[in-house]
Amino acid sequence: MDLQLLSQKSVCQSAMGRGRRRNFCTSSKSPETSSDIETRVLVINTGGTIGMVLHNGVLSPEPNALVKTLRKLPILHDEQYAQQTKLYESYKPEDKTLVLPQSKLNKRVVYTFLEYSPLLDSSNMTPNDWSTIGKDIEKYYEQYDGFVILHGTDTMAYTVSALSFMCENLGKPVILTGSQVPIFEMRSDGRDNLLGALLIAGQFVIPEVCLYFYHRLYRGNRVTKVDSGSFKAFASPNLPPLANAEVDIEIDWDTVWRPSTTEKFTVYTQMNHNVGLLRLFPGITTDTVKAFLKAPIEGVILETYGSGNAPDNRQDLLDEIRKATQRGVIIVNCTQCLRGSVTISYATGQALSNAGVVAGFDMTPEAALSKLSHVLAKQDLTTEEKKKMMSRNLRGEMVADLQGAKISLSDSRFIQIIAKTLSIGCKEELEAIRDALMPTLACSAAKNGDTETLEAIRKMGTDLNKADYDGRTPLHIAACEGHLNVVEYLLSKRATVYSKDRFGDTPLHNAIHLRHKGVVELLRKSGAHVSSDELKDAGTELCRLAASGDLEGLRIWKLAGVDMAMSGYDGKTPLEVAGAIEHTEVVNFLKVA
Ligand code: ASN
Repeated sequence: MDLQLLSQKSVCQSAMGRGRRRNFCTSSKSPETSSDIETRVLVINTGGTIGMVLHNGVLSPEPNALVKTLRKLPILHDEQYAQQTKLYESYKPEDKTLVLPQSKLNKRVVYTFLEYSPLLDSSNMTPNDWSTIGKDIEKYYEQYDGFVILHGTDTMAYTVSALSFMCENLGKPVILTGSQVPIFEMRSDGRDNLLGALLIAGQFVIPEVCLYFYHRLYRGNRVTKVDSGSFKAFASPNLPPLANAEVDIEIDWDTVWRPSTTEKFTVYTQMNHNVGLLRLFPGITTDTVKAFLKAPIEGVILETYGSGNAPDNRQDLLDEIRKATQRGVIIVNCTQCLRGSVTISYATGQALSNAGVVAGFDMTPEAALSKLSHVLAKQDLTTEEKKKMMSRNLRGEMVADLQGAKISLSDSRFIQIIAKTLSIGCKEELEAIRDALMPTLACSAAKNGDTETLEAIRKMGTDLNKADYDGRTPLHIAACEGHLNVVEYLLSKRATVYSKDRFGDTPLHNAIHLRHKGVVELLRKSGAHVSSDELKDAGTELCRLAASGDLEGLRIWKLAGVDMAMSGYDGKTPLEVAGAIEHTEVVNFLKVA
């Protein structure tokens, strides 16, 4: 499967942007085409209906047929341009290289075929074939601007998902496509699908493994095949398309996934084959489940009902599942529903989580299976780390939100994404936006108890003492929430205990009011004290607590270092108030306080 290396010397051409601007060397050049920018796409043909012909009345792949046919189709190849620009001199191998007509964006997509042998009906594909594709993307990564993978539709959702996990830190488009009718037939969807995929792969830097079909570009790990008899064969039930190819190709850049690191692209092709999909159905026997979960199985996608439910009145089933998770088998809960997410809204869903099953949120079974296979192959990770990785959003394959709530500032994944995205650009404008957003994001992270995100925000150069619109710092928020770990973290990063919010409150005052004893102790150790402003009303508050016999409330004020003999607005001390109503316990406490 080696492609002849491209000739490095290309006469009469100059580098320009992503592509090369080609000048004409012949006198017949036309001004219209002389400014075309060329971009390069590698088309890997693995098989599928798109290149099939009838053999003995049934369809099977036809080797070495596709390029010959495409060369005769003007919408997919401009032979005149190739000749006039001596295209084949610079792009080898010439018999496998074609060029699209000029696009609306003045680009020329030059594409070269790499055809696998044998070509496969995708029903015959295995994880080893996914690895071959992954390795070829890696091998030719630097020579091309984008990649189009021709593939059968039957298992395309599995391959596209697997490739999305194999490709780490991808920076260029990889687009799978195929067709429902062979490209050689009169009414084929193959021509449109190939053209759309080539135009997108050659013109837009979408750093994702995608699937293009019937005018839509989808995130690969979000699709599933839903129709075997329609040109609209795929759906992406939980994520809108990344692009719509109608009159214009419109990319929804807000939906496009961006890698959170700036590390070099690599392909990790190892997959663990001891995985499986187990679909629950009413009346499923314990023996079936037991047999399925037996060694050598290491990971299972459990396809459950509705929002992740399984019978909670079937202790036999739950016991088998628990025994398997205790043996180290990773079981991931995905819904049988086409759309929606796994949540823990029902007792029947809670039962599975109690048995050690990991939530698969809104992942498709195809994405979940290939992710599990990918994660299980990481031998240097512990089972716990692998489970954590399964619950993390790695390539935009899921929204990891337990309550199924909308993405919001209180969702720490969202905060991390924003934080990381902002750290990518170093422009002044980005910095200004970062400075404006970060304090609020840090407060949200503190509310979620998320020290990981706080650390990411701090590493970006954000001062964790910066306050939000209400003058509240992350320490205020953590103190209110009683998140000891966050308070500890913030104090270790030198968060000040003295900042006051716009109501004049310190974190210590917040912790006293919300009765977070541990937080009060920690803050006190760091030198926190009730401010003189706060002390003004403290006497009255102590008297109120004494009057209501609230010993716990009084104890926390004492822990905060406040003088228990302070008098209230009417000059009475808390002890006098407690004595007047004969609250012995409080009186005894206050006497020695
Ligand atoms: N059986 C074919 C395949 O998956 C279906 C198709 O491509 N439309 O290879």
